[in-house]
Amino acid sequence: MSIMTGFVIIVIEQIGLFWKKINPHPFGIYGATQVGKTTLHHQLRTRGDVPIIKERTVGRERPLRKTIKIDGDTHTIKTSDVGGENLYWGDWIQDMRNRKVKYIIFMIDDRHLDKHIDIEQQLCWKFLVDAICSPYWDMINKKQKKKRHDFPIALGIWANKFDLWKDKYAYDDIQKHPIFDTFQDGMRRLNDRGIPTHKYVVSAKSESEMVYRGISTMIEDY
Ligand SMILES: Nc1nc2c(ncn2[C@@H]2O[C@H](COP(=O)(O)OP(=O)(O)OP(=O)(O)O)[C@@H](O)[C@H]2O)c(=O)[nH]1
Ligand SMILES: [Mg+2]
Repeated sequence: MSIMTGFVIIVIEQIGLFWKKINPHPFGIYGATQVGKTTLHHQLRTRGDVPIIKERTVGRERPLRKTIKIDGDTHTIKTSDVGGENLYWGDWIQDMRNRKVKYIIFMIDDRHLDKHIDIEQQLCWKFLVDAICSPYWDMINKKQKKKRHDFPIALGIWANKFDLWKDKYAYDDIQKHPIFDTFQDGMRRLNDRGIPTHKYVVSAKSESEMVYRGISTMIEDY
C-alpha cells in the first residue's frame, strides 16, 4: 500500500468519525416513573456509579448529546430526559415527533412481578405501543398522518435494576425471563408493523458497560 493510499484511508476514517459526531442517533428513553430513566441519562454522560436520584423529572428536558465508546467503536446519540409520571406520557410522543426519534428504549423494573396490582408499566407500555403503531400522530382525531420515516427503526425493552431482582425470580434463559412476559403482546404488535424489538437487562446505576453495550447493539444490529 502506497503512502498516498494509506493517507486517503485515514482521511476517510476521520471524515466518518466526524460525520458520526455531528449526526447523533436520536434515542427516546421512556418508561414509568422511577424505573431509572434519569439514572440512565447520567450513566450515558458520566461513566461510573450514578448517585441515587431523589427528584422525579418534570416534563421534558433539553436534548443533549452523549458519546459512548465500547470495543473501540464510538457512537454519538442524542436523548432528552422525560418524566414518567402519567401526566408526562403525552410528552413522550412530542419528543418522538419533534426530535424524529429513531431508536426507542422502553425501561421497566420488576414492580409488576413484585406487586401484581401495580400495573403502571403495562398501562404506559400499551399507550406507547398504540402511539407508535398508529398511522396518525393525532390518534384520537385520526389527523396528521405519519410518513414512512416517522416510524422508529427499533425498540428495546430494557429491564433495569438487575442488581435488585437478579436472584428473585426463577429463569433459565434471560431472554425468556418472566419480567418480559406481560410486554410480549405489544412487542408482537410492533413486529407486525415492521419494527424489530429486543430485550435487554441492565443496572443503569452501576453497570456502565452493560448500558454502553446495549446502545451500541441497537445501533449496529438494526
Ligand atoms: N439499585 C438500583 N437502583 C436504581 C437503578 N437505576 C435507578 N435506580 C434508582 O431508582 C430510583 C429512580 O430512578 P430515576 O432515574 O430517578 O427514575 P426515572 O425513571 O427518571 O423517574 P421519573 O423521573 O419519575 O420518570 C432512584 O432512586 C435510582 O437511584 C439500578 O440500576 N439499580
Ligand atoms: Mg427522571
